[in-house]
Amino acid sequence: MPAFNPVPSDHIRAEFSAALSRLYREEVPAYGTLLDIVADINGEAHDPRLGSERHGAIRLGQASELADIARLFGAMGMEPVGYYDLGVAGLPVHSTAFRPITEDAFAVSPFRMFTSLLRLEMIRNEDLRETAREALRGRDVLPERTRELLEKSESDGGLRDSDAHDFAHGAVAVFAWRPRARVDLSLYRQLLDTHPLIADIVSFAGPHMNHLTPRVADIDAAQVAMRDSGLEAKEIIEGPPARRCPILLRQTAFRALSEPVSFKTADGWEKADHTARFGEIEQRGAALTPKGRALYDQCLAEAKQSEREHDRAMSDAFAAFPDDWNVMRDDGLAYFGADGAPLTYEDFLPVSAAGIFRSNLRQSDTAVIAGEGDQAEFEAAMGKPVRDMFALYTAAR
Ligand code: OOG
Ligand code: NI
Repeated sequence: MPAFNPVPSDHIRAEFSAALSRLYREEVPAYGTLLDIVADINGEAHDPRLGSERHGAIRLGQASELADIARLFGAMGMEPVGYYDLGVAGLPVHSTAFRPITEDAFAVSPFRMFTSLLRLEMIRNEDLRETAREALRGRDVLPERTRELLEKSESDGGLRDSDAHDFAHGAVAVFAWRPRARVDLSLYRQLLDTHPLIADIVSFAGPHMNHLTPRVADIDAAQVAMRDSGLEAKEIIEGPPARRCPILLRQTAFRALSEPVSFKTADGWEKADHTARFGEIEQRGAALTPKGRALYDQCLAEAKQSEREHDRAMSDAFAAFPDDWNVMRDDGLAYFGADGAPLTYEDFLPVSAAGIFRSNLRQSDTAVIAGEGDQAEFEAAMGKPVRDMFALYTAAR
């Protein structure tokens, strides 16, 4: 019998990530503009990893979908890292990020997917909660062929050439835009009125990717270039302020497009605009230890209390965070590799994520019941625990 030589899962992820980016560029032209801006700025940075680096974001409706998606990403070498409770920000979702977990895997393809699950129990209106649950019932986000290949991959320990190729492209289709909605126009409008996030999650046959985010070497320059190219950039950059020694993650985005979708009505199909897809950019800095992260959260809380305008409040509050690699090393604030260089932060930030969600949603706080996060329930839905990001950075060091 010939030896079984599966395609490495990291290579499947690389093919998936490249195909996803091509598709998004075709469908969301402003994302193409963003890529051109980023390529210009990164060209001066000479970091080979930057060109292929990006993350996407998806939103799921039911526990079974999260379990399926975790398996799909597992076959592409992506593991759930971290638990993000967005309920504290008044959003009826909780999230994780699927990503590679070793430096070697990042070197092949540094793709991540920020993945959120709807928390129906947070919808205040009980009728609507049941309507949404009913509308989602029976939805299966994996096409039959993709599910078959996934099962084959799991039972055989991988996939061979043409199967691996089909699987990567099947996975792209899972996150594609659907021009026809799964719910009728009146239900869509009802959901939209209650909470646009719920409408986005419930109305379609699957979880379209809502943004894709290339990594840029200088986000302040990119923000200026976005405005110069006519992209409607978010007012503020999320995350820490600009510093000599970059930490964690800074992000900005342009506003979502309105795209025509066909909805069933009493007498046929009717088009209505749905606003969901946008583009984002990110600049990554050093990963912080629990001590550094606590200091970051403290500075952020202080800035929020301030009455000054955002940039000023942030630079005032962050004066308390040392901006010197040696001091950060001596104080145990950041992780450093054996070569002495800071380790890159590979994860996300809950407050920033809430800001990104919100930049494209009309505020509607009354529709959502505030509550605590529920990591145990998220993990039970997914069928496996999330990994601890601090343990991964410690191991990488
Ligand atoms: C996810 C928003 C969070 C990020 O980069 O923090 C996110 C979403 O809008 O579904 O992608
Ligand atoms: Ni994002």
